[in-house]
Amino acid sequence: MQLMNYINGNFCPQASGKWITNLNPATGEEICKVPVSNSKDVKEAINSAKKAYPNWSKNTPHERAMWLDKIANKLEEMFEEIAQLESMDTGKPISLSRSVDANRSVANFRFFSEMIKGMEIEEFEMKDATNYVIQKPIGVGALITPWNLPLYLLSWKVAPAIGMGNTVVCKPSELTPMTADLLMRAVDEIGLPAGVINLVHGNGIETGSSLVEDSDIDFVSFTGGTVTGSKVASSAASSFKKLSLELGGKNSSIVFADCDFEKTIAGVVRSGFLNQGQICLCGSRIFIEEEIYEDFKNSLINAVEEMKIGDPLDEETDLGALISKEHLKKIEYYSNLAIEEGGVLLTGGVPCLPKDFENGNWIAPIIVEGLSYESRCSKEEIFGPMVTLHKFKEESELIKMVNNTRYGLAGSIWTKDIERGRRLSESIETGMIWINTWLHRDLRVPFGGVKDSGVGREGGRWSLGFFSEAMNVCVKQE
Ligand code: TXE
Repeated sequence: MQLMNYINGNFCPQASGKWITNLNPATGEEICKVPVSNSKDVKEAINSAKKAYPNWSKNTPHERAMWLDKIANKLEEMFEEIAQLESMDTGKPISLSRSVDANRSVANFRFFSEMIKGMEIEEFEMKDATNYVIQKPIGVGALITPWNLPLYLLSWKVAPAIGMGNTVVCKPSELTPMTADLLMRAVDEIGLPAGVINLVHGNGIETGSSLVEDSDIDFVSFTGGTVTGSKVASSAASSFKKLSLELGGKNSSIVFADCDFEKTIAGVVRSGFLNQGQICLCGSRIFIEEEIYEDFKNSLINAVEEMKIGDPLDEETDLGALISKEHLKKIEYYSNLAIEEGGVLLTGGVPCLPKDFENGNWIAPIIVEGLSYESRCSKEEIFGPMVTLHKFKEESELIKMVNNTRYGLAGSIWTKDIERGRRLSESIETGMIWINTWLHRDLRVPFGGVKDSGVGREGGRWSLGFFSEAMNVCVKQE
C-alpha cells in the first residue's frame, strides 16, 4: 500500500518518488510506504491553502462550525477503523485506541464546533467610546504532529485552526501516517472545499523543515520532541510566525502517606505506563513519602507485573509495543544508564511473547529505585515504560527535587489533604497539576507547559486565541 499527499482536494503522488517504509511496531511487518515530500510538494500544498483562504475565511464562524460537525459525524462513522489503524500503526492496545484516540478525535471536532458557535465579541466600554474585539483568522498554518497520539493530536489542531477561518497544511509523523490519511478521506467524502485542509507526508528534515521555513506560512502549531521544537522555533522566528510548541515532559507523581492507597496505586500505574509511557504527560518520576515507601513500592511492583503485555489487537492487552527500534534502543540505553548511575531495577526487561512478535519493539515496564534526584534518568525525558522511585520526608526537599528538571509540563499529587495539594501545586514549575487523578481532561482548560516543555497554551479559548488574531476596534461616541 502506498499513501498519497492530499493537496487542493486531490490525492496526489509526491514529486521526489522517494518513500519511507512504515513498519508495524508489534510485528516489524510493513504496513505501507509513506511518501517523502520535498519543497516542491510543500509549496504546492501551501499554494493550495493560500488559494482557499479568502473564501474560507469569509464564512461565518457558525458556517465553519457546521463543517466541523460534518467532519465529526464522518469520523464517528469511521470510529472502529480509526481504532484499528491507530493500534496497528502505533503498537498501542486496541482498547486504548478506542477509548482515547478514536473517541477524542471525534470529540475534538465536536468540542471546537460548540465553542465556535458560542463565541461572543468582547466589548470594553469607555466613558466616550466602545471597544470591541474581533478574532480574525491568521492565514495559512503548518500543523506538525508526533506519533504517540496521531489523530488525537492532529484533530486537536485542525479543528480550531480551520474553525477560526484559517487554512492549513498538515505534516503528520512519518512513523504513524495512517489516520492522517483517514482524516483526508473523511474531508474528501464530505466535500470540504478544496485547499482548506492539505496534507504532506514525509520526514522532518525535508518535509517538516520546508514547511516551517516557507515565507507563506503564517503560523505553526507543533507537538513533538524538545530538540525538534527548538529547531522549529528558530526557523519560525526569523519571519515572526505565530508559534505554539507542545514539547516533552518529565512529570512527577507525588504520593503522600495519607493518600487513598489503592486508588493511588492504580492512578500512578496508569500515569506511568499508559500508552507504554509514551505520552508527554506520563508521570515517570514517583516521589513517595518515606513512611509508606516500602509498602507502596511493593504494591506498585505487583500492579505493574500484573499488566498484560502483548498483542495490541487483543482486547485484554494493557501494554503494547514501542513505536520503533530506535525508540526501544533509547529505553534500553536509559535502563542501562540507571544501573550505571547506581539504581536498582526492581522489575522489567525483555517480555516473553509468541513468535509472531519476535521482530517487534517490546520491553516490559521498568521500575528503578535508588537513584539520586539529580541523576540523568530522573531528570531527562525517557518517554517510555520506565519510572524512577524517590523517597521524601519534608515538603521543602520535595519541591526542590520535583523542580530539578528542565521540563515543566504536568504532574499529579495524591493526598487526602486537598489544601496541601493545592498549596504544593503552586510551588511546582509546571503547566498542569492533577490532584488525586491524572489525565482527567476538560477540553476547556489551558494545556501546555513551562521551561523546556513548550511555549504557549492550547485548549478551549486558548486554542481559539492562538489560531486567530485579536483585533480591537474603538468607536468614539458622538
Ligand atoms: O519526535 P520529533 P521524535 C519526545 C520523546 C521522543 C523525542 C523524539 O522524548 O523520544 O521527542 O521523538 C517532525 N522541522 N516526544 O524524533 O522529531 C516529525 O517528522 C519540522 C514528545 O519522533 O519531535 C514529526 O512529524 N518538523 C512528544 C514531528 O516533527 C520536524 C511526542 C515530531 O517529531 C523536524 C513525540 C524539523 N526539523 C516525541 N524534525 C510529545 N510532546 O508528546 C522532525 N519534525
